Amino acid sequence: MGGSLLPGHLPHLARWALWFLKNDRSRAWRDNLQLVTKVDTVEDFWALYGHIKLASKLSSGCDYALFKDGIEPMWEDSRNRRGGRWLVSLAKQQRHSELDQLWLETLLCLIGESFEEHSGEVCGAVISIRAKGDKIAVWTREAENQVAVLHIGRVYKERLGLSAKTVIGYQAHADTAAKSNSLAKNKLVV
Ligand code: MGP
Repeated sequence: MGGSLLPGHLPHLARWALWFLKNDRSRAWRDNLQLVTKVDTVEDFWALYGHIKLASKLSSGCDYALFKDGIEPMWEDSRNRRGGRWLVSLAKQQRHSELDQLWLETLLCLIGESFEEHSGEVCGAVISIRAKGDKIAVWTREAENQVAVLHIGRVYKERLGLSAKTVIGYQAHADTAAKSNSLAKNKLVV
């Protein structure tokens, strides 16, 4: 894990928005989504990271999402509609041992534009705190762009330090949105 980020503006002067979702079943899903703040420097990123609760301390049903400024963290956004996600599903016991480190590494992959020429395909990332097992996902904009999706998946898996025998899958949002219960099928795996 690792990767260095020099102080100052993020690569390509990118600006990222942090969102928080608090599960309140009496309201529509998108009404539970709140924009927290936007950052465009490495210093602001660390200040924000140090100020908010660690993901592992959130209650079940909550999400954090970090998305490029202008892209809403939902399937319906025009930049997400044709896209999908690399999904890392964690076992319950990983919340205390690994979750926060995996999420921080995910954030650093995003803001450090770690996917080289394919970083433009990345829309954001989401961490979902769930009693049944937490999830972390990287969302990309075009599920049919196999070259970019595979590159992002391979780099991401390596940056997370996942073992070769751990398999992570990529699902199109259209498939996820259409399935209400069981998991959407994987279009790709790494
Ligand atoms: P979830 O939060 O992604 O997963 O979606 P969870 O809670 O682990 O549940 P599971 O179904 O994956 O087991 C939960 C529900 O939130 C979805 O079934 C949708 O009703 C709603 N939801 C989630 N997302 C990411 C969206 C979205 O982008 N748009 C809309 N309209 N609803 C969403």
